[in-house]
This record gives sequence, structure tokens and C-alpha cells, in this order.
Amino acid sequence: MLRAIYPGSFDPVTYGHLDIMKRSSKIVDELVVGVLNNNAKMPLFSAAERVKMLKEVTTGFDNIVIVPFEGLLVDFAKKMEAELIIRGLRAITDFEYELQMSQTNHKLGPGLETMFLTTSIEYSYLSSTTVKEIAAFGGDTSQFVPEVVGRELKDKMKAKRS
Ligand code: COD
Repeated sequence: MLRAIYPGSFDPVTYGHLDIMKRSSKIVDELVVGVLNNNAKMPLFSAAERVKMLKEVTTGFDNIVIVPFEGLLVDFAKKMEAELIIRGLRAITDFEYELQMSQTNHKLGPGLETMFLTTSIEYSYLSSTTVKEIAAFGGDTSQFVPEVVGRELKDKMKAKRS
């Protein structure tokens, strides 16, 4: 049984993340989407809100589970009995950070491998940061995030303004 972790902030989940989830869930037996719970990163959405959105957008995928985590990724991987970390690569700008992270995780957790899936061309430009900026200025995010996430973004931005 091959269990992998796809870790991230998912603040919020975009179609780019979903594409990586769908593709990697076909490769492994179980995909654990690990949602970082770290307020020091000042996320727009709480971990509970991000988990809720992720659960809604992955209904129908019976081998994807959504689990929040705190602390080191290697400890979470050990706890979940996962042997593989999945990460997405968009552009060369992602590479340096991803390489450093995968090598550090390999040192901290011997035997823990990282597998990279290159972004699908239609999502190569897409990031949660851009989506948040569009939403902050009242723009339409429907091309970038599922409907439920778009609604949550609108509500969050409205609440921030009031
Ligand atoms: N297309 C394809 N892939 C994409 C796209 C897209 N459009 N957008 C994002 N992705 C990929 C990213 O490249 C990444 O692989 C993944 O989706 C998640 O992205 P984010 O931005 O939501 O998540 P990150 O990069 O902020 O996640 C960082 C972690 C939470 C994994 C990291 O901070 C971590 O492991 N923290 C725990 C502490 C720890 O162990 N630190 C030591 C590690 S060296």
C-alpha cells in the first residue's frame, strides 16, 4: 500500500492544487493532503476553514483524505505512515525552494522520498497569492478556484473590509 502526503498551505486551494491532487491520487493508493496549521505564516483562512474547503472540493475522490498538521512535515509523514511526499512544480522559481525542502526532508527523515509533478500548462501561472490579491480588489476568481472557494473568498474579504 503506497500512501503519499501532498503537503501545503492551501490558503486557499486553487485549481492548480486540485490538478496535482487528482493526478497524484491515480499514482498512489492513498493521498493524504496535509494542511499546515501555522499561524506564524499569517494565513487568510484558518486551518479549519482550509480543511473544510478542501474536503468539499475533493468529495468524490475516495482515496484522498484531508488532515491538518503542525510541526515538521517529516514527523507528520511518520505519524501517517507515508513514504512519499508529493509536490507540484510550476516554474524554475519553484525549483530552488523545492530542492532545498526535499533534501532537508530526506536528511531529517531517511527513506522519505519527494516526487514532483509538473504543473499542467493551463495552471502554470496560478498561485493562492494571486487569487487572494484578485479577491481583495473585488475581481472574479471563478477561473482559478472552485465555486465554494470563490464564495468563501468573497465573504472573507467582505468581513475584512467591515
Ligand atoms: N500548479 C501546480 N502545483 C502548484 C500550483 C499550480 N498552479 N500551485 C501550487 N502548487 C503546488 C506547490 O508547488 C506546492 O508543491 C503545493 O502545491 C502546495 O503549495 P502551497 O503554496 O499551498 O504550500 P506551501 O509551499 O506553502 O507548503 C509548504 C509546507 C507546508 C509544505 C512547508 O512549509 C512545510 O513542510 N512546513 C512544515 C515545517 C517543516 O517541516 N519545515 C521543514 C521543511 S524543509
